[in-house]
Amino acid sequence: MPDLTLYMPDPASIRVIECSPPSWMVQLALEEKELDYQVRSLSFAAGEHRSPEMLARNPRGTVPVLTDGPIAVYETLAIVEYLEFAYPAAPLLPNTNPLRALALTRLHESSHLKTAGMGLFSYLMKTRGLDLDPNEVDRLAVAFHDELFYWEYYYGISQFAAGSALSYADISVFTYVAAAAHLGLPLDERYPNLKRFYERMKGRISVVTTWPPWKPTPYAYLAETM
Ligand SMILES: N[C@@H](CCC(=O)N[C@@H](CS)C(=O)NCC(=O)O)C(=O)O
Repeated sequence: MPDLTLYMPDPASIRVIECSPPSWMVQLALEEKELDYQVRSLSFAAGEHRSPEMLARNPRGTVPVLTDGPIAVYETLAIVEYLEFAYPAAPLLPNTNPLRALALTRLHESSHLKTAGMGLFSYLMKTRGLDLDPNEVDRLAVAFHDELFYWEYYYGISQFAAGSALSYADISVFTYVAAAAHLGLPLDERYPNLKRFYERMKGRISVVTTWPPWKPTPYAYLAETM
């Protein structure tokens, strides 16, 4: 029996974004693999992710952190690689060399989207509304758009990032696209392929089960950037 615990932020403690995309990605992987796990929600606002207990699990004080009994893993890509190795059932990587190569490439490539997305999300999260500099929002949004365009292209080629089956790259990309939609990104206007991908993913049980507590009306931070 797995003894899995996912340490992730309490969404209510993350201003504006109200979600941790990398933590959500790991949670989606656990759900897709239908593994038993528990979530330990940490208040970011109260600094619980940097408590002595958490720093013992991850000296960098970041989340997600996954424990499997006495084993602690941090860094999102390490966590999903560990999950695939320890719990291969319901694989989230293809089993042929060409498709696996593509799936791994896309998974690691999604780190660029993550860097650009987190740059923008962190700024919005850490800056009080009145102090927001519209030029800085634009600058960060442009970098994010530059990355989104790659994925718009890839999802025009195939349903998923590596062929016709879901793999880790898809759940990674999805969390950033969903967070962007929450911030008001008009997907249908600029990203029709991403929009279709986003809607397909939204129908998955894993996504429905773990959907962040977002209000139905998106913010407008990304409504007019570009
Ligand atoms: N490289 C890490 C970064 C994850 C990350 O950016 N986590 C954010 C939350 S979304 C975090 O823990 N921030 C807390 C901090 O930097 O103090 C990973 O992939 O797991």
